[in-house]
Amino acid sequence: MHILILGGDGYLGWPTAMHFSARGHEVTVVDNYLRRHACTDLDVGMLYPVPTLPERAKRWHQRTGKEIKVVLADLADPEAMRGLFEGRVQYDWAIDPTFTGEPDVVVHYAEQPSAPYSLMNYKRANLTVSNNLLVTNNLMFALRDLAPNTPVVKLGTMGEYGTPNIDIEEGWLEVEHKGRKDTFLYPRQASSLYHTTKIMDTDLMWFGARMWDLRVTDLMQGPVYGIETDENEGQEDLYPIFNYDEIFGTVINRFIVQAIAGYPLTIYGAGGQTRGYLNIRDTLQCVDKAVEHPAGPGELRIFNQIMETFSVRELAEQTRRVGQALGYPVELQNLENPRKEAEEHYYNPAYQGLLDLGVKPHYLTDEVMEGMFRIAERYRDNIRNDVIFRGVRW
Ligand code: USQ
Repeated sequence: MHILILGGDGYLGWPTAMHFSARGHEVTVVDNYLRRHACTDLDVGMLYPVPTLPERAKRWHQRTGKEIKVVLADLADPEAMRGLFEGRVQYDWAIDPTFTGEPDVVVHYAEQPSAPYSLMNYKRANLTVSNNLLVTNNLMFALRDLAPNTPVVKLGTMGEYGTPNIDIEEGWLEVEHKGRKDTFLYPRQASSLYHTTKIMDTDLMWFGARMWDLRVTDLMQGPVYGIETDENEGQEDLYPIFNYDEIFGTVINRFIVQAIAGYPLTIYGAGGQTRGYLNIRDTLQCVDKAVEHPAGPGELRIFNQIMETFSVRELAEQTRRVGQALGYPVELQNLENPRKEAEEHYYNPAYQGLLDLGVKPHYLTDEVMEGMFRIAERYRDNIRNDVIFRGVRW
C-alpha cells in the first residue's frame, strides 16, 4: 500500500512512518515543522536533538534500504493538500522523486497537539483552531474531490469525552427519549481549546462520512509514553521528538525526566485526574490494525485507544518507586492546578474494539518504566529545570 502520513515529523508520526516502511509499504510523510518551530519559539528544549525529516529519511534508507518520501509543506494550504493526491508535489527527500500515486490510505496526525499551548494566549489559540480545523477540512475536501474511496485514519483524543459521570462508550451512545431511540456521537465536553478542536475535527469527518460516503476511522487516544519501538531500538538518531516541558511533554514522560533531574514530581492539584494511557508501541499496533481493517463507505468508526487507566497520583507513586530503586531520591509535590479540570471523578471508558482487532497491549510495568529511565538518563545533562514548570493557566 501507499500510506500517506500527515504530520510525519511528530512524536507519533515518525515512528508510524518507520513502522509501515519496515513492513514493506510505500510511505510518504508530510510536515511543516509546526511543533519544532513552536518549541524553538517557546524555548522549550527537547531531551535530545532530533535530525530533520529529510535527514531521518536518509538515515532510515542507509540502515534498511527502504525509502520514506518526505514533503515539507503546510497542509492548512488547500493546494498543498490537493497536490498530494494529484501529483503536484515536490519531494524534499526521495530516492525516486516520481509521484508514487494517489495514497491507498491516509493517516492524519497533522495537528497542534498541546492543551497548554492552545491556551497560552489568543494568538496560539488562533493558531491551534486554524491549523487543526483547516488541515482536517482540506483533507476532507481532497478526499471528496480526488480520492473518495481512500480510507482515512485520524487521531482523535479521549479528551473529547471529558470526564462524565457515566461510562464512556466507544464513540457512540444509544439514547432513549420520550419512548423513541436513536444513536448519536457520545456527548463531548473538552477541557481545553486543543481538545475542542479535536471534537470539531470529528464533527467535520462525520459530516463527510454522511454526505459523501467518506471512510473514516477515528482513534480516541489517551496520553502516550515511551521512546523505543521495534524500528528504532538502540538507534538514537531514529528516536522520536521527545518533550518533557510543561507545554509539549505528556505526564509520564515528564515524571521520568523530573525524577532523573531531582525535580519534585509536578502533580497538578489533588492528582485524582484519571486518564487512559498507552505505550508508543501500542499506538503503532493500533494504527496498523486500523489501516488493515478500514471503515466502509459512509462509516465513521471510532475506537478508544488506551490500554489501562491511572490517576496522576498513581503515576507519581510508581515513578517514585521505580526511581528510588534506581537510586534517585524522588519527591512528589502537589502544585496548585494550572488547569481547569476535575481532580477527583468517575472514569470508566470502554476500550475493547482495538483489542478485538488483535492489538496486544504493553502495560506500564515497573520494568517498562525502568527501561524509560535507562534511556532518559543518558541525556541527563540536557535537562533544563526552567522548562519543567512555568504555570500556563486557564
Ligand atoms: N498533569 C499533571 N502534572 C504534569 C502534567 C500533567 O498532573 O506535570 C496532569 C494533567 O493535569 C492531566 C493529566 O496529567 O490531568 C494528563 O496531562 P497530559 O499533559 O499528559 O495530557 P493532555 O494535556 O491531556 O494531552 C495529551 C496530549 C494530547 C492528547 C491527550 C490525550 O498532549 O495531544 O490528545 O494527551 S487525553 O489526555 O486522553 O485527552
